[in-house]
Amino acid sequence: MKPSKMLQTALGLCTAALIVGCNQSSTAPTAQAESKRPEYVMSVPVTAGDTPQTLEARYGGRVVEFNAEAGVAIMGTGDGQTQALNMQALSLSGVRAEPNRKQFRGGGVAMMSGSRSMWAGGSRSMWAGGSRSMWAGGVYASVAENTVSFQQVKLERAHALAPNLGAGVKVAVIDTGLDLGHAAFAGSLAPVTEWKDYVGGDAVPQEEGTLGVGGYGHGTAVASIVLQVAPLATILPIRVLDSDGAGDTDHVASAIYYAAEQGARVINLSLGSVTRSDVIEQAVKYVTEKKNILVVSSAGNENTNAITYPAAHAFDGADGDRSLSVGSVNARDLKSSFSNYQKDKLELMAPGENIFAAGPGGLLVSWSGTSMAAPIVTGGLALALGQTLSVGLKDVTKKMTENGQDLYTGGLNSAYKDMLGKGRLNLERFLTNAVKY
Ligand SMILES: [Ca+2]
Repeated sequence: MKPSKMLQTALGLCTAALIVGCNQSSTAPTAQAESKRPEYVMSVPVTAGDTPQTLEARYGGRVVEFNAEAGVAIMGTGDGQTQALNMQALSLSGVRAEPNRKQFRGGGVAMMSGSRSMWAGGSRSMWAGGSRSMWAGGVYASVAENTVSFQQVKLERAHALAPNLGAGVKVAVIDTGLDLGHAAFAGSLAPVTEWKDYVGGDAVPQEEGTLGVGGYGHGTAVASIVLQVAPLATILPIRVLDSDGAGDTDHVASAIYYAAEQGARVINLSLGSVTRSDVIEQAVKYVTEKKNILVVSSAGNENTNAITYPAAHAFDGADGDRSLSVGSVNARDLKSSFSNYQKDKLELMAPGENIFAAGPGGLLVSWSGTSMAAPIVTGGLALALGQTLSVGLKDVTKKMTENGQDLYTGGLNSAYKDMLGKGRLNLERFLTNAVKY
């Protein structure tokens, strides 16, 4: 890109963003905490000798996440506390600022009436103890309510085909945080020194809120679903969504880099935005292409013919090889009424209705959403990574989609022909074709 063009791009975006910002501030007074959050976000190159201080002096704004290995820093601006952007420096670096606040939402609805019961898991032995088999007499013993959904994806066979059950595989759950003390997570979390809470600005990604309101319980459910599929995987909890289930671009992007720093091998993003983000795409591109991490993103719950970002970016390019977009089907393999869909962009479907999962406060709660389908896929990837692969890492997600169950035979899903990806997750076929035996 020529310098003159870059200048136009940077200035054009910032002008547009500033107009939006003015409208927002004139119509909706923001809370004090909100006003301290960056209004815009950008990722800037980090070169030898750079520190957060040199970057702030060069570009203006404030460093949110500094990652020398990635050669990238996430910077925020427009929080009323930082100096103005140096537009010339930004344009010379080809950096674009984009709107930051509340771009991302977790997707899913907790079904609180009729399906709420006390968590019965009790201890890790329920999940992973002794026999390593979570199945008893054809029933998924740990959470019997999920038996049908898990039989649908052949989880019983998958546990036999991947007997390490995801052991040694770190899965980052970038979400609303977790109920860290829930019995479902006993012995399954990464060391406390690795935990991160971008919302609270501390190291304790504990979910906060009221069950049944906003996104409270979302991350606990998502992490618990990963562990139901891959019982010996390790969960790295990173909180980026607040109790409303909403999150900022700078936090989501920072969390993606952070997960890579902590050695995650799969990242679950049960969240999405209708707005494309360069900052997020750069982060996904880095962790997939440079760090060999697999990234799973939910497709969104608006029942529209356009999946959300970053799922919408998971289909092409070298980073697309290690990224998956996931929509939701019901127990009869029909597209869930809420699931987004999109020809070519949506890659895989998984069960996402009435999935029972851990809920804050020792509960077992049923959730529906593409947010629940994604962690079933994530858990499946963790099962594969816990074994010796028979294919290159870049072909793992392809093996998963290629070996999906056809969703169109016999007029099934006829209104969504070719808009539901390659099919519905089949863990037995996937593992048979991706793991060495
Ligand atoms: Ca892909």
